[in-house]
Amino acid sequence: MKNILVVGSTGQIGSELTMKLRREIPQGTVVAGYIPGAEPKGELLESGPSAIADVRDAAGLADIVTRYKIDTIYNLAALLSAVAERKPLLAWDIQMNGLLNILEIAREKGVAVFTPSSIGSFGPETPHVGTPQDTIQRPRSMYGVTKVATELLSDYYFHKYGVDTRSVRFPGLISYTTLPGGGTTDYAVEVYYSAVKGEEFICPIAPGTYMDMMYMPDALRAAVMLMEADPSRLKHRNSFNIASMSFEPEQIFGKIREYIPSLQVRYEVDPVRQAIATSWPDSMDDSCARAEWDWKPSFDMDSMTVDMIKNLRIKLGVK
Ligand code: AKB
Repeated sequence: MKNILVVGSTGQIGSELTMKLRREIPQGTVVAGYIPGAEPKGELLESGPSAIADVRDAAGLADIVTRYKIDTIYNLAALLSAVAERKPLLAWDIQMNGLLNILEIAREKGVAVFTPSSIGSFGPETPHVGTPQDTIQRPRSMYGVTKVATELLSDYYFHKYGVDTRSVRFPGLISYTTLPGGGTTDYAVEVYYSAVKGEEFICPIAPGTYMDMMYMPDALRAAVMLMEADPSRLKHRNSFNIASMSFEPEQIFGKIREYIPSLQVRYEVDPVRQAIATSWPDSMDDSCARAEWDWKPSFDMDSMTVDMIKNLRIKLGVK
């Protein structure tokens, strides 16, 4: 029996992860944590309990953990990279002070914690092709700084206090359910909406800019697989590179045009996002995740594109 709190349950990852956990662990309780203004709706609201879970409110979090006998927290509260550049102090507050609150509660109450890192934890000096698991991490964005610090703090709580912290470095995540909002990789989601709606897409990332990307079902599976993995096999904890596909804008546009040939794209490069994207890896080496907990993606660019277009047509009511 598992009792899980998903912090950030109405966000891009949280909305789908909460539903997946509720489907897969029917005998446990999965609490959808949210902040006022981002309340759960529809199936997310109706399929299980929800509670206000602001990472900056330690007492409120501790109360949920006690009330629902929580044994695992998926901590998905974060500002994405481009927003974090506009609001660096808020990003620090949520991503660092919030994480510290969660880790302290985890230490006191014996809770396991998953807090994702990202390709954003790397920087310009990182080897960009086949980025190794253990390498230089000197990001220049506030998002990246908080992600490296998340990895270090999570490892610190594991080594010092034995808190069961685990994490992956998510690539850009592509999904049709909830829009990301404020990330550098968002273009790879938004272009599908434009393609399905028949609208011109304005691309903020320059052609030739490679980044790791992943379809959401693989990302969710990775998070759950890692939290379920045999701890005796884990040589790493915070955080594992995971990869499934790497592309630059022209490649994903070309793939979408195989199914929607009318897709029109114009480039209007955003200097803030472009600087971040250029500093990130082109493609990560995920061999440690494969060796230590049998990670393997199941979607490639083609199967993702077919599934995205099919589901977006249903969602947007487009034939
Ligand atoms: C972002 O673009 O900020 C995120 C990420 C890769 O961490 N999608």
